[in-house]
Amino acid sequence: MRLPVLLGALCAAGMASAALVEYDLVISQGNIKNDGQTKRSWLINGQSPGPAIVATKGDTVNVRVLNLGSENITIHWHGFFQPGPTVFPDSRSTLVCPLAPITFHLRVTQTGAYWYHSHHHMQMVDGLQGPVFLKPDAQTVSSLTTLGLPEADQKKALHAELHPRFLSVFDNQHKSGAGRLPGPRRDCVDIPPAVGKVTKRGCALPDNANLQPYGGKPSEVDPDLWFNCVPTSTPLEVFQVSASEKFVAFNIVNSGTTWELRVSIDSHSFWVFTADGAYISPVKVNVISIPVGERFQILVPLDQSPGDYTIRVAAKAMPQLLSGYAVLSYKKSLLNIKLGGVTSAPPAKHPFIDYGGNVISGSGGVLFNAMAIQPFPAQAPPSGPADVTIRISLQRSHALTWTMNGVPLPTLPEQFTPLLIDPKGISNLDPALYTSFKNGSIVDIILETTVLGKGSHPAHPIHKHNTKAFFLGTGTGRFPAATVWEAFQRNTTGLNLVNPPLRDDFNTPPTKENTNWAALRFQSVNPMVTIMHCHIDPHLAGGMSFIMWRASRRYSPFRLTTRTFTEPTHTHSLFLSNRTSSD
Ligand SMILES: [Cu+2]
Repeated sequence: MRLPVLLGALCAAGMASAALVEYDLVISQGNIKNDGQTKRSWLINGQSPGPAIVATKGDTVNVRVLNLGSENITIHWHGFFQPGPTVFPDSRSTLVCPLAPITFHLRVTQTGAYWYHSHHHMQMVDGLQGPVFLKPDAQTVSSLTTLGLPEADQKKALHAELHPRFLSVFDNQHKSGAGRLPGPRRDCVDIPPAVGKVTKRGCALPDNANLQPYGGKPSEVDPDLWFNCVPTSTPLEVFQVSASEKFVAFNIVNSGTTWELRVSIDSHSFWVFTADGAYISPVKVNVISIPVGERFQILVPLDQSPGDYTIRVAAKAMPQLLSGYAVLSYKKSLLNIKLGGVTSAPPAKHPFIDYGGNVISGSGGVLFNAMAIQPFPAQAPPSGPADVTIRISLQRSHALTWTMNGVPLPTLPEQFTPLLIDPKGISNLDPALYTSFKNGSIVDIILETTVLGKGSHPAHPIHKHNTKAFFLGTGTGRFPAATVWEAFQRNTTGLNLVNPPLRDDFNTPPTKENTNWAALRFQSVNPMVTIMHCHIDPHLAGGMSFIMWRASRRYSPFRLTTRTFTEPTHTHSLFLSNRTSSD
């Protein structure tokens, strides 16, 4: 069957008022070679990652999804806040059955970089994902206006913000959930021994007790998965820009499986001006570390000699060190540029990170500090004691069992009725897995990462669906008080209730031996069954989730709508989704 490769959109360029924007996503399965190795993948309109969904604040977006794949799927709109009680399929809830089309009706109340992905099985890892860009409307004040640029330059910076390049960085798993990544284009050279010896593939040895504390049979592992490195010669992604544009913006999402990834561009510093879609007071750095699920928009001044510069994407964390490359290419004119076919990175020109993602000493490399950012315009969390304090213990009890409160959220059967449709189903779950609170409550969440005898914890990129929350801080040891407010009044180090970041992804501190804490605060404004979970997909698959039910008498269960699917009739306003893989 021939699949439509283009996506249809009604949003004509330059349309000022709210619009109805329509997209058709046809989901299928096929082979792709993003990194030079053939891999079975989910495809969206014939590609993976899927096409970018682009709309403007104030718009309504109808996304019609037709699943031609062999399994049920879900689509989660990562970071979207949908006002109103129950308009929005959320979490592991809405199964889109094969050949049963569903239409998502999304009201765009936010701006910035988001993404969509499956929340069922590990389909996200296997390609069922794509970027979203919600453009600011005419009333929105961009934080780029605070840079103090001359008027003509500010105009170009804002133009760049509205016309970003989409940069999806991800670790590309060739065996779902196995955590082993072949490394095309990697150097096959000496790797700094971060946790003891590593293989030529950059992997920790399979018997590394720190990373594999529950034993196993490493001798039975296919050597190709751990030891042998075979670079491929796939063309690199090239981002072509014109020097006369003066700036280029990238919407970066880590849409990967496991690895926090560092991104840097040779010779270039950049302004980070949004986090998880929301404006922040811009911060100028040249290296940014992005945990899975998180999004950042950066503005890169094209202030170097026109030429080709390497974009570096590196996994710094074990159990595998690896790097991937793309190219930022700018010329005095876009005429006479050769397109495609770039198979090796340009010569290094003042790189800030090495192959293993370490900031190169003496390079002037400045690493972005995500805990020091501030919302723009300034926004403080509600002050005073919270109405509800939720303490959640993050644990690992088995090689594949990662939990919140010691209980893995069970794998849902295919015919599970989503809690959004039947909230009473929550009574079938272990009470350690959920809580409820009144709408309007000020809610504090204290996460404690606890080592149970064996095994260290990486940073867990905890994603909270629906509303954002203030990331109040992190620290070592157990959280030092019964409540956040009590700890704040005791001047607890690392706790910020004055000007903390506002996020929907929260990276907990890693730990080898001790308990560490992280604290969030939000005000519940939307009656909804929602979820919080680790975005490392093997951890999520292992059960690391927690359900929150914002009860309200107004709660009325979500209803699915299905429509007759028709071929797309609008094929203008095509957005090409530039992407690169970090494999
Ligand atoms: Cu995790």
